[in-house]
Amino acid sequence: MNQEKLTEIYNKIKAYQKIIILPHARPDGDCMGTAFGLKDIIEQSFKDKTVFVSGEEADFTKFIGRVDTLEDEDFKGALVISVDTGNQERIADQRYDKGDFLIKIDHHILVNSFGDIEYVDTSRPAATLIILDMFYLFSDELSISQKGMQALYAGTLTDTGRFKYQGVNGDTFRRIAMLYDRGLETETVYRYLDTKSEALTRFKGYVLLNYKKTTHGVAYIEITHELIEEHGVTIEEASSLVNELGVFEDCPVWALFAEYEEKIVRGRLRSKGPAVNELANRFDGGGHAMASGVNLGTWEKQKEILNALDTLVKEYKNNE
Ligand SMILES: [Mn+2]
Repeated sequence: MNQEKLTEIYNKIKAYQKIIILPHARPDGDCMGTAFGLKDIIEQSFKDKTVFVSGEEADFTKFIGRVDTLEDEDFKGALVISVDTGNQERIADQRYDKGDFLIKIDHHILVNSFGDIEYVDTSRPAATLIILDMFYLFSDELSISQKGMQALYAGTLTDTGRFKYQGVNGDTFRRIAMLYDRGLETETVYRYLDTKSEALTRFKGYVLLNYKKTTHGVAYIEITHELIEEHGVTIEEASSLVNELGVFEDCPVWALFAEYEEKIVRGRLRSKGPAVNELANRFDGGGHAMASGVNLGTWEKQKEILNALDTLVKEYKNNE
């Protein structure tokens, strides 16, 4: 945690009346939890400030908060804060440079720099924890509501696989403990996160029956647009099933490839062995060592990345 830089960010928040928070496209629990947690803290602590969250929504993030529809005009004179997003292209609302001042708050490995202040802390397994770092530093001056605490908790749970993934440490629990100390009610959060539609449950059955394996042990599933329509699930729901393939002893790497509406193929790569983020960078993607995304474009390109992943696993097993 960089106390000096967090103070700088905090002072900017105090200086602006209007603040617009921008999560990334194809939102996940962490970017929404970070956005709505921060919004709640600002609103609860500074009653005279107006805070908006602008971007896309996914069904499963609606319980965390609902986004605002903003006019270009609304950005004038605003402090804009991009959260949980490594590169500008991924920000859902591309008007990030239409405000007065831009802050980037993120925990992904740095790919490209942007923002008048850039705060990147890769030691935090969820971006929510950066907001909690700030809350910790200025807890004397800051308030948070139940809704805000649940947003931050939900984001932390989803990005850490419920405190399982690499990067979770004592700091993670010390920050989360602050929420419990303030009366966090977790039941609602788990109820929403554990609710799955019947269609998605059946689709999970499809994934478990139809996944494939490469020679050296990459488990993967290919999801076409037709398949998604047939099962009545959304692409986001379908993609959320990637970790179903993380259970095999002989497959340290697994992946889910899905075709988006514009027929563009994207992939989610996961690992419990070799780092996959450098390989992901080569395929127009990136992320964390053990969890990355790639933009492939075509199924042809998918064959290419499968070969690369297979070689990665082969080398990993040889060195084990
Ligand atoms: Mn995140």
